[in-house]
Amino acid sequence: PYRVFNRNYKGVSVPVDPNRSFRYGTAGFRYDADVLQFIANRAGEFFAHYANQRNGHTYGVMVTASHNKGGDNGLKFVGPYGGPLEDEAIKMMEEVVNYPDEEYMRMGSLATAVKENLGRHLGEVDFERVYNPNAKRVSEASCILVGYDTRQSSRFLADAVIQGIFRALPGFEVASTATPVTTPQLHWLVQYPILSGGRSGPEIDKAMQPLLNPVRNISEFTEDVYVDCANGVGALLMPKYISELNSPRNVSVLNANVGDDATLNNRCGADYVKSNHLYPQGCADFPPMTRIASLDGDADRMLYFTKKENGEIFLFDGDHLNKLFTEFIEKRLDALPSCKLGTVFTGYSDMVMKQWAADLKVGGVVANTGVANLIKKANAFDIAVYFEPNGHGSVIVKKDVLREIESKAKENPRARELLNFLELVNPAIGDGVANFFATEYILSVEGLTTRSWMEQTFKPSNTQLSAIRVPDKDVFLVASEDETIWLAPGPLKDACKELWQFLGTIFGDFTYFVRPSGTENVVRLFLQTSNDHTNNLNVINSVFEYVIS
Ligand code: NG1
Ligand code: ZN
Repeated sequence: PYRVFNRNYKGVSVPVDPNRSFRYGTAGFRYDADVLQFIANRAGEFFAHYANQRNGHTYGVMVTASHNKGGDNGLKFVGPYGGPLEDEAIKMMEEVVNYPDEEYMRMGSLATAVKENLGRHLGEVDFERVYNPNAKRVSEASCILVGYDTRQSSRFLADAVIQGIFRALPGFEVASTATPVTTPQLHWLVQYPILSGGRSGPEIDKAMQPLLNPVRNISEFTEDVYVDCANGVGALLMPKYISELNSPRNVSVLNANVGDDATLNNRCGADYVKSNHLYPQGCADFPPMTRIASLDGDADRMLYFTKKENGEIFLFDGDHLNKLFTEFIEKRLDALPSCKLGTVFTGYSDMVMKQWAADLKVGGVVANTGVANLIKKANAFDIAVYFEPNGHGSVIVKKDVLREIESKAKENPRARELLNFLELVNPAIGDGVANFFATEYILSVEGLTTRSWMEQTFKPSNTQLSAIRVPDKDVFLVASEDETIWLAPGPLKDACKELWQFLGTIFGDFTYFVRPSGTENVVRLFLQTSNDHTNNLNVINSVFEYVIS
C-alpha cells in the first residue's frame, strides 16, 4: 500500500519560475498544477532538512486543492502528531521556495545558499532551530509520508516533493501512499506511528482500523442517509467505513465518479452547497426531509442539508454540527465535574453562536479563519469542539481527560456514550467522513430524525458572503492578529464604518466582517442580520463591494 523510494529515484523534470513570489496560505501552497511542480520540489528539499533535525518523528505532505476545480492543486505540510506546521517553519519554507534561482545555482546547493544568504532576511526566526541544512542525519526514525488526492496532477506532484527530499538528503526515509487518500487520512497516518523507519510499517488499512472500528457502535440509523462525495477521494474511503457497519444498507454514496478532473467538485460537494445554497447534482429530487451529507473534494469538510416541505434547502452547516457535538458532550460531563469544555468558531459563524455558548455556560471563543487557528484555541480546553461554518472541524480531548473518560466508561453508560463518540472523530484534524459517522452516532443515541434535528437546532440568521476581486489582497487590507480588527488602510476602514452606520439607519442592524482570503487573491465580505429581508443584504452587499473595489 505504500510506494517506497530509494536514492536512485530520478523523479520528474521541474521547470522553475523565478519571476513570482509564492505564499503559503491558510491551506498551504495553492496554485495551478504546473506552477506547483517547482514549489513542490523546493519545498520538499527544505522539508527533508527540517524533518531531519527533529528526532524520530513522522512528517507529512498532502497534495490536494480541496474543494477547488480539478486543474488546481495544492501542497500542505504536516507536523508531527498530524497537526499543522509551526509558523516559523512555514516562513522559512516560503523563503526557500522564493529564493532566486541564479543564486541557488551559483551556490551549488540549497544548503550553502541558505546558510550564506537566507538567515539575515529572517531576523525574528530562530534560524538554526528551524533549519540547519548542515545537520547530520540525526535519526533513522524521522521520516516523511506523502499523500495525494484523485486529481490527475496529484501523484505527479507527490513525486516532485519526493525528488526534492532526495536531493537534500539521499538517504532520507520517505514513502508515499500507493493510492489517493483523504487529507484527514494523511493527517491520521502521520499521527499514527505508522512507518517504523519508513520501510516496514503496518499497512494503511491496518493503521486506519482504529478510526473505522468505532462505527460498529452505531446501533441503528434513524433514517436512510446519503453522502454526496463531490466526485472526490471521499468516495474511495466511504465504502471502507460502510463495510464495518451493522446496518450498511442505510448509507448510500452519491457523486462518486472518481478520477475525472472535470467532474471533481463540479456542481457538487460541501463547498458548492454552502457557497451557493443549492442542491448538489443529483440531490434536488429527493423527498422532503431526506438527510444528505456533502463532503468536499478531499473529504476534510462535511455538512448536511435537507429539503423543507416548501422545497427550500436547509443547511446543517459547521455551526449546527458544533452545537450538536458540544451539547452531546455537555450532557455527559456530569461524571467529570472539573472538565473544562469549550467551543471554537470563527468570524463567519452565525451570530447566535456566541449567545448560545454563553447560555450553555461553555467556553465560547472566536478564532481566525483556517483550521490551524481553530486548533490553537481549542488546545486551551480539556475538551473542545471546533468548527468553521463551512464544515471543517473536529473535537480535541486532553490525554488525561480521555483516560478518565475511559475508566468511567466501564460502569457509567453516559461516559460510555461519550467515549464511543470521541472514538469516532479524528483527533488529528477535521475529517468529513469521520464527522459524518460521529453525527449519525449522536442522532441515533438521541433518537433525532432529520426533522426533529432541524426543529431543535437554531434558526440560521440571514447572511451573505462574497469574494471581491482586488489587485493585491494583502496590500489591500491589513487585519489584527485575530482578524477581528481592521488596521489599515485607514481611509477605507473609515469609509466602511460610515457606510455601516448609514445603511444601518435605512435597513436595520447588520454586521460586516472583511478580511483578505488566505487561499485566493480576493477580499471576503461577510454580512449578517437577524432580520429576514434578503434583498436588503443584496443591496448592502453591492454598496460595500462598490466601495471596497
Ligand atoms: P480563505 O480563502 O482564507 O477565506 C477558505 C475558507 C476557510 C478555510 C480555508 C481552507 C471561508 C470563508 N474561508 O479560506 O474557512 O476552509 O479556505 O480551505 O470559507
Ligand atoms: Zn477540503
